Amino acid sequence: MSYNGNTSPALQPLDLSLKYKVADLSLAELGHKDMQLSEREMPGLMAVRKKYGAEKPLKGMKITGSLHMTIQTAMLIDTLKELGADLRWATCNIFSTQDHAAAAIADKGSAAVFAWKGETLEDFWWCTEMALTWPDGSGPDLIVDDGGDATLYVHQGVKVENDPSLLDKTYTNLDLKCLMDRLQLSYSRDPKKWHRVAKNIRGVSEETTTGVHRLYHLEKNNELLFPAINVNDSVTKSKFDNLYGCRESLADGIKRATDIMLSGKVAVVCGYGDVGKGCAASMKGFGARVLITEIDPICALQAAMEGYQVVTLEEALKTGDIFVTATGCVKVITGAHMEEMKDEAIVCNIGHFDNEIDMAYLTNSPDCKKLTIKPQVDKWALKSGRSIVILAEGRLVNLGCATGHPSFVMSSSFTNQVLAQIALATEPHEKQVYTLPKKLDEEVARLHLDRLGVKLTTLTPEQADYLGVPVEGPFKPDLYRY
Ligand code: NAD
Ligand code: 3DD
Repeated sequence: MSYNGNTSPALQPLDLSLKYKVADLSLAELGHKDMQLSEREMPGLMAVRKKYGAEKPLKGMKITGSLHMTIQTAMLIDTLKELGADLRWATCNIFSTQDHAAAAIADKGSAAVFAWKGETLEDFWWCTEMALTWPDGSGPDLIVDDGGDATLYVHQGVKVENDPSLLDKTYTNLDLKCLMDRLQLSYSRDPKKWHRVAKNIRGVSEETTTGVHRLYHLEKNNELLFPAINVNDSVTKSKFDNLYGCRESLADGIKRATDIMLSGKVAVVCGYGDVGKGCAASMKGFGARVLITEIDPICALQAAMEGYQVVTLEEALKTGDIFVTATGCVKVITGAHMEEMKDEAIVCNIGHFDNEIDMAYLTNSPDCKKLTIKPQVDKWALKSGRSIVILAEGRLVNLGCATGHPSFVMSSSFTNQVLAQIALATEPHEKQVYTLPKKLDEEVARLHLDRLGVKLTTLTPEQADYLGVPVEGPFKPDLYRY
């Protein structure tokens, strides 16, 4: 492990002298080359660098990132750096880091980065607190969050400082236990740290659906400690990244993990939202027969009218060869479901958290035995006498078993992230959840048209008048301030 520390930080105190902690700094050269190859594929990020690089609207802003440490995120980090930010970064999933991307960021010093593929949960929460804490002990002005774990850290820290008895409770959820153990440590050393950190935060921009659900829950309960921008619901994020990104990266993950032939197999996709639609299309594109499960009548109707059979999971257990959860819900696939599945059925999740598949059933059942085939590919022998193959320990399979979405679609998501960060840095906001204006969404889309050779049609004045819309002059992509 090449970093300027010498042991893996189980429940270790912060070491604020560390400038980074990555798996292997020697991978930096490969990371630089991969990042250079992403430039042409990320026209939105290149445009915001060109537009705002001189002005530096993020100058003086300390930004904490908790977002999968991939090559695409490295490009986001470099963009935020070019706009003047001072960055500290952790990943938001223990398996999603691309070590050469983290090495490149550490090598360049674009951010103080604490991330490596295969972190333990203790490592994960240590990295997150390292990303939230500057060498002088202060916290960030802004957060870029994906799933809300950095936002959760600050909120839970304030709760503990308001009611230290929370530290005396027993927590069965391993993630929460690790977080509370760390908060015990920080409370013992500085019982007002998280109040100070929360007070200074101008806002958070949240990347994903599940993270946004968490924000609206906090807002509804009047617990939101700082303003938030919901990046996920920019059309040029969720109708692109969640849909077309998963359409490519789901199959990538499954195939890198198992080399399975998809054609002719039965793929069961749980959830037909933006991600589920992409997953279903992906499996259909490879010639699989796709079954959908859904709770929502509108999404179920969409699936049926796309030609998919919509069934209950129970009806699909005997025929499914591959199961994918894409719901953002909890315990969608239970132990009882697994026990009914075909021998060596493949089970994976592409939702943000690892709670869609009931992994505790497997890890806590003495009759269930794990045989690791290779990292993130485990064959579990079940009570039924059959086995199933679990990918990435139930964590998101496209980033755990592959490299996530390609750069082009992440450029669209991350251009929204940068615009959200500029908005939070330069405009006053209330403690509520905002979305970006439609005009910006349209501009993000326009920035990506040339790369695909798109030629837009321009309305004549008569047509514009008929439609009651302004006459668009010859358009040149030019982002305006939020
Ligand atoms: P969404 O809300 O658009 O879709 C989820 C769908 O699942 C909804 O239609 C809902 O009705 C359905 N659903 C909920 N509970 C269900 C259940 N128990 N059984 C069957 N269907 C159920 O959300 P989304 O944008 O599609 O995101 C889904 C998840 O994927 C979220 O956790 C999100 O954060 C995550 N995500 C992952 C990636 C990735 O790259 N891995 C990318 C984007 C989003
Ligand atoms: N996500 C998928 N692929 C990614 C990549 N290559 N880099 C960073 C993040 C990536 C997850 C996103 O889709 C995130 O927006 C989400 O989970 O919604």
